[in-house]
Amino acid sequence: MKKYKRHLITSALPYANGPIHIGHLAGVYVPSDIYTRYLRLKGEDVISICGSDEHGVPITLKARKEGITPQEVVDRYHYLNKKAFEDFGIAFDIYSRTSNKVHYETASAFFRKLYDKGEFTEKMSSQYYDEEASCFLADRYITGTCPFCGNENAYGDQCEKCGTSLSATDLKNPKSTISGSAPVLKETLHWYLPLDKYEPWLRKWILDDHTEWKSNVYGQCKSWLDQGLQPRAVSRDLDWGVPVPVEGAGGKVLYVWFDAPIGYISATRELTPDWEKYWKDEETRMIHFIGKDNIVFHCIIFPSMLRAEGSYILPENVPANEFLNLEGDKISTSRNWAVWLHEYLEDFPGKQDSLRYALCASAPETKDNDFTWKEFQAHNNNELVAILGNFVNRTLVLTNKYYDGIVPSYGSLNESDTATLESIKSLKEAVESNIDSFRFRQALSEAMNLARLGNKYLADTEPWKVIKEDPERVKTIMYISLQITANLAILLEPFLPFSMDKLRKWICINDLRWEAAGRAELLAPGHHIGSGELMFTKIEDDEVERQIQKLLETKRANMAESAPVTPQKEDVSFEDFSRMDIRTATITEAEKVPKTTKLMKLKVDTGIDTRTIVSGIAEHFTAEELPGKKVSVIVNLAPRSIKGIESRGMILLAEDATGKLVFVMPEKEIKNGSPVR
Ligand code: B3M
Ligand code: ZN
Repeated sequence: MKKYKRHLITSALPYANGPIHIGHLAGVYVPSDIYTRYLRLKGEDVISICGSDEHGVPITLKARKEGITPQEVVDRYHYLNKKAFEDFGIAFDIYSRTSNKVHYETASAFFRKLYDKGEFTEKMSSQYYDEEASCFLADRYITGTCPFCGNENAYGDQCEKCGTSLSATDLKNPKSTISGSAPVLKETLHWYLPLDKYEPWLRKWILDDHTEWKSNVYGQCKSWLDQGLQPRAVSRDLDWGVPVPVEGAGGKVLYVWFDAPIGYISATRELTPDWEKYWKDEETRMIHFIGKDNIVFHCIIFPSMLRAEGSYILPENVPANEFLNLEGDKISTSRNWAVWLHEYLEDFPGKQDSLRYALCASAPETKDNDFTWKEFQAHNNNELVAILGNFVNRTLVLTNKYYDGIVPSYGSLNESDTATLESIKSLKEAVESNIDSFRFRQALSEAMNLARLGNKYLADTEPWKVIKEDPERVKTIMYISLQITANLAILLEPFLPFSMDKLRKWICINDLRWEAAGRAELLAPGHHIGSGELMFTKIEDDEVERQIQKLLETKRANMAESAPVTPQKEDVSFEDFSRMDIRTATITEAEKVPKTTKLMKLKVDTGIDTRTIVSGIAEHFTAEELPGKKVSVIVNLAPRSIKGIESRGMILLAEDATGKLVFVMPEKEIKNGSPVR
């Protein structure tokens, strides 16, 4: 491999229109963080760049929906996400944003340079225009009937019912979501990057010169190239984004996928005045960490832009991951099907490393993978607690017990001692070669093998037994166990930064160089260590059960949301309706009917009297939460005997498609017994 002077690590800039979830972390940010930390341990010159992607149509849509400005949307999520990354120890050198001034200048200048060099083609095309709102409409702003399945609420870019990708002009009866009016087609001018022109060069650069790229990345590039590249529009008719820096281009902005990757450059400029050496020197190695939906932009479009510009380096590798699913379903922000980082931390405070570990151990490196709470629990309890934590704890406790925390000197080494010390070296090499080729799952498993080795060594040598008859031998055993512990503190640092930071404090070492690992003596005889505490704690069944329940509740809510409304019943006469006497009332007492699952016996103050009503709501509410609730009651429903209790009337509740019951309360305080009609 070519020797580089420095490394530029970029991680996909997340859109600032929603919080960060475990899919983001597993796919992009945990791998990029492991890699960056590893290079830092090796003493390499490395910077890690990220920030918020603050442009694009979804942000303007969200702003419109919530009645706020796009700037307010991106401010909210930029700070939330920046903090989430910090909280999880994702060690970016800078977390910038594309609404920054320096980004506007950088992106503008980049476009302008390509424009001046004549790298763009210009083309008129017909686009939908909203005459009432006087603006062009992005595809997402148009709804209409899907020509394939008849769904009346298909979007201009996709029908979410049948999944077909569409063009806005495919829709029948198109409607602007801004004004509700029917849009008209109008001519508009845009700038295009002629990707077809770069195709021969891209074929060589990727397909011949980068056969080492991950097969999922290489394969996707090949399929794009084999289909033939088309010119891509790099501008949009929109009022949110970097204005197209060309005379007379009012109302047009750079396409978000043109400006966003330039965000990496802007962020570097913001970070250091010396930014050019990271971007313009062939001795810099640039690596893009991204998810699979970003491959074409990072492997084909951005490199073509960089090449057209002429003064920048190209990525040396793009180790994209596939997707992480959650409990068998695709993660989705709009369906709230995700584990959000900030919520995870509320439920599992201090357990960042447990999540980092689980996400790395089941990272979607070669294919989509599933995150389940049960597996998360198993990773934590059976691996972090039972293997790593257990080994480190035993070593520290015994060292303190036998030697007052002073590293003992060793005597003669037997075969298994030498083999154990040798294994430290070979495991280190295995971790290293796997990280070097972006196989972080395997790297983590090799590093954990060192903890497994330590446990086995202790189990085989049994120092707690040997101490009685051969205390000299125990010195050697503990010496070797301590070397393993110190090696773990280095090899696992990129994966478990919080816990390894603790461990380093416990064993009082500062030498954290990667090079030091695998060497026989990291802790010299005579060195003092501290006592240490528990490194990891168990995650209990009820904690995991609560998370699963939370997801089931989301699933239920999504089902209710998408279910069709129950059709209207047959007409009733006004006379029939008037015979019903409905009154406002208050539940005063509630008690479950014994030996039933559904029935609740209620005392209800109807304003007329206080009466008993038996209601089938016991699976939805507890007896404790009911007293005090306001309800409407049909008071003249003929009395019925239910389980031997006379029920007089019926309380009215709303029921969704999944059978969930919800109180329908009067909006204001109103006297019990007031008629409802
Ligand atoms: N914001 C897409 C995404 O979050 C986009 C990445 C930009 S990287 C320059 O998937
Ligand atoms: Zn459809």
